[in-house]
Amino acid sequence: MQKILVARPIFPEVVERLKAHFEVDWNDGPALAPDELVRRLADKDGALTAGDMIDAAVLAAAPRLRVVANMAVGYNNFDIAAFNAANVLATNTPDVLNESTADFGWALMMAAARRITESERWLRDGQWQGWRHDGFLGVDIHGSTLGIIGMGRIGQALARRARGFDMRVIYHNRSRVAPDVEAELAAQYRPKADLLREADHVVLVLPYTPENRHTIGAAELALMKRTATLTNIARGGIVDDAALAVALRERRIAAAGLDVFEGEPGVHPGLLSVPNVVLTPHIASASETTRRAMANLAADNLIAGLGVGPHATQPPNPINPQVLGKARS
Ligand code: 8YV
Repeated sequence: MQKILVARPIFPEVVERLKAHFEVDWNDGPALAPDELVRRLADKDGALTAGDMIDAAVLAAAPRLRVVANMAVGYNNFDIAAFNAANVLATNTPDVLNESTADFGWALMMAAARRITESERWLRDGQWQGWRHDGFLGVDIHGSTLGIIGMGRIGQALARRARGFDMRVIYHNRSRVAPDVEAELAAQYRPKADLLREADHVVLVLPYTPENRHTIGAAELALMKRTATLTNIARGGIVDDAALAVALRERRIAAAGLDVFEGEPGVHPGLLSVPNVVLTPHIASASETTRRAMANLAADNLIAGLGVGPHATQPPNPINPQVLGKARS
């Protein structure tokens, strides 16, 4: 029987599914330290990860490893060039999380704009003495301009939701989306700087790559309206968190909603000390249904990738399909 590592706690029924095919080593505890991950992968044919860093050194220390299935759409934790060089298949879990993640992006944006968590903290603190005409004035969502940076599947799901709020949608992306998609979403392309100047609410949904590091830093924040909000449901590192903390403290923008952070689970102390930011612990895809779908899809990819399931030669979501059928090197 082939051996796999399930590197994170996941739904027990998914581990049971995997046990029907593999000898399973399951880490049902905190994320493995890098050296422990290397040790546990040494004799494995496959692995199910969720954000665990897999690079050339990890692959070199795991000579039997042929498939690593990430329970995430983002795979910046994989060095894909190293996977290609070693002929190891990498897979992810796209699509099943689009709608839940877009719902959550919307929730964060609205909570930031309408000061929901800030006012709740104040109420719980016992500070509410009575209604005031100017209590927690926020910025409107309806009728405003939504600026989406990263118009992939989740960005498009965000844009579709904007219709119900009578919003104008502008977007920036590496490349323009097809004209029929632009038309269907009523979304207009803008260069990044124009989008930042024009948008009332900016939402980030682009993948993390070294080129996208600090896509939003002090210079970009300076372009935004003082009344604007910024929401990040993409990856930590796309925003310069230190610069954002300063912009929020100095009220250069109105508010932010952040689900992802540079160096998470650590959060920049400057963000923890300003009131006008909503902070959540990387849960944008975390609905019960969606997380189960992601775990099952990662398992499907692993089972198919290791050639034991009904789709023996066709994993549903290969990131580097060119290695399929090649011997491990
Ligand atoms: C994952 C995510 O749960 O899919 C992604 O890219 O950000 C989350 O939905 C998380 O990354 C697990 O590593």
